[in-house]
Amino acid sequence: MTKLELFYAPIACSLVPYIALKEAGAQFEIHPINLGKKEQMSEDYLKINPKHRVPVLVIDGEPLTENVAILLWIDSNFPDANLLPKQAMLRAQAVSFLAWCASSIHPALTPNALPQRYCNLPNTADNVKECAQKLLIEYFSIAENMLREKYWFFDSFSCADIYFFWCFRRAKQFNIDLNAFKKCTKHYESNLTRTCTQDLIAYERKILDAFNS
Ligand SMILES: N[C@@H](CCC(=O)N[C@@H](CS)C(=O)NCC(=O)O)C(=O)O
Repeated sequence: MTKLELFYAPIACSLVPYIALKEAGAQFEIHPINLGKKEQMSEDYLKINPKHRVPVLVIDGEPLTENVAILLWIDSNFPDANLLPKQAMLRAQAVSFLAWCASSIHPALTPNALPQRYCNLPNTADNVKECAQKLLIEYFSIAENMLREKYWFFDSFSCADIYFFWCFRRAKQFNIDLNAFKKCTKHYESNLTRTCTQDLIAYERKILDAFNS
């Protein structure tokens, strides 16, 4: 049996493969990483991922980084979980959606937590956040149109829904006013009803408590 190990940090985007692995029914070990303590910069961690990021999925000792790649690996290895559409065009559109989360939405979230990473001039943090939030509002408007009257982004629940759930949740955590996005909010709430998402939230609480104790 393939050995799977997920390097995971609470709140962070490693939530996405956590939920995907649970949805797939995979057995995996979790290595919690405390980003607050900069554990991702340790010598041991940099050997696993020199980019000092979570998530990493280690597959039989081989590290795989980047959410999009990890999600594709999970889908290919757990095809019965239907985590991505099977039909070629729909599948490509779903991968396109994942790439959009990774390359546009996520980079507009990070400046809200780490404005100094983007501009180190004095008194610029609020402006960096304002610019990032403007982008987020544009992206969520696009997502709102994509959802139309539908529950999920594609024909049935998929990795796209997990990734977008994390993006929207992270924006909410920054207290950005998202009330205008009714369909995205419904999508967020639909994710919260899923057993695997509830499992993640309980696990995240447990790890945060352990980190804070
Ligand atoms: N492109 C990467 C982004 C991963 C990423 O930015 N992870 C953040 C947490 S959400 C992280 O590990 N940050 C730690 C750091 O920047 O040192 C992916 O999609 O997997």
